[in-house]
Amino acid sequence: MSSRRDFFTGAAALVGAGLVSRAGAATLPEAPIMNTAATQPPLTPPNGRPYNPVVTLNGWSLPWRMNNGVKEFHLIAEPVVREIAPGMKANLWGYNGQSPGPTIEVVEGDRVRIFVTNKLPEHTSIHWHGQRLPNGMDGVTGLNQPGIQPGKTFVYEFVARRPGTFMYHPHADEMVQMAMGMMGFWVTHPKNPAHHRVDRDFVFLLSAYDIEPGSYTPRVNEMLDFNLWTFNSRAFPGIDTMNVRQNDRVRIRVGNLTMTNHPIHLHGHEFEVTGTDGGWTRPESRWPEVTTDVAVGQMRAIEFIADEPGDWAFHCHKSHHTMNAMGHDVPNMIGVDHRGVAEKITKLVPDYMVMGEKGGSMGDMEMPLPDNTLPMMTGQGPFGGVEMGGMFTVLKVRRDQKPGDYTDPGWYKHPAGTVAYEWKGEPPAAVRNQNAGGQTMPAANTPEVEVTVRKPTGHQGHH
Ligand SMILES: [Cu+2]
Repeated sequence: MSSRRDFFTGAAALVGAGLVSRAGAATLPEAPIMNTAATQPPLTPPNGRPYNPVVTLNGWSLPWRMNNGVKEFHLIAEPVVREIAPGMKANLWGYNGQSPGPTIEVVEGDRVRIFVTNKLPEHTSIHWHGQRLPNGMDGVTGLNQPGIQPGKTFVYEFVARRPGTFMYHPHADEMVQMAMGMMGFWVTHPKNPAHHRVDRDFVFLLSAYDIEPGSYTPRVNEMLDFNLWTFNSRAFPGIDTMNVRQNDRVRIRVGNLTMTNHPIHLHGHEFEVTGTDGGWTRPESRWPEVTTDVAVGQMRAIEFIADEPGDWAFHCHKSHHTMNAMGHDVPNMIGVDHRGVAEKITKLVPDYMVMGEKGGSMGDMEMPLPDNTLPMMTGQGPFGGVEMGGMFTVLKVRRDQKPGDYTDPGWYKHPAGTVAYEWKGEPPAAVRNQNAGGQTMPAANTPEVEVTVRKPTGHQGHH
């Protein structure tokens, strides 16, 4: 989780931002590079139409150069090292130093020019998912443009016609390049900043990787059996918390570029889906939810009033997606006494570990892991192990969080008498069913109870 210090040192993490080349318009715009996976403060627009900036979870927004009224951005497609969580790094492909790439924020009606430099070992392209644009700017290699060869720079230019939530990703050797982490978020803000206004607007992408325990590079041919499930290429406890002020109107925008759907679930509040990658939803089409499924290639914007103070879990509801590598393909040993077997196997495989016969819980257990491998479920909370991994983080709602302050306020301090507690009275005398049949009928040694059963008689005569 990010500390206050991480958050503020983040501003210095941007390498080269703000330096404008003397040669001016004839040159490529500056391509800032990010060297940390910490959540960066919102990027307040220095020029152009005003808007309310978003916060990218464990990410950042790309600064631009204004050139004769055109917003110019420079993306560099390149190999990156992404910290998935403290203790694990991955060799991915991304943009401008990180995977996912930076979020691009523009305003409805902006003319946008994006320079894309390819530093990958193979050709690439960028498709602007969901945008209205000229067909030749849509980025499908072979269909709309030739691939961008290694070392070359292409220019995309269009007007951001529709406000809303978008993604960008290659449409070139797509299976490999997306499995390696090439993707980014795009927000087109409404021309009138009062429209769809919220107090906090968080964005992130869902992505999944198959990285063998002990290794660094994803297996790109995997279709189903991924072992790292991430928000913006971070796994819990590496995902920053979403910190808000009580009674803020909060929007969370989620885009799914994995190979399966993710039912995204928020504790303690009801939300409405206010936007998709197709645009804003009509108010009369909305209904309350606590979970919304985000299918492959989709985006969902959810909104709610954060009126319940506390530390609220926010996660994918597929239980395997809140687990890290090593949690998969493990046999169920519940009820099996394997003490003798484990001893014998340990002589052959020193790091061998069995799921306990009382369940799989390992929240408080230390165990040897291969290098560069996250524990299956982990993270410490104020009451012990959280026993989660992957697609899990916390929404922190605080009365005294300042407007515009995104720093982590620490764990929630529960008012006295509002935490579940252990009952310490005498246990009741056991009442057990003596029937072998397993039916929950009164046993022979309990007092007789007379039960009257009326048989169903159909529909006649019951008026
Ligand atoms: Cu999921």
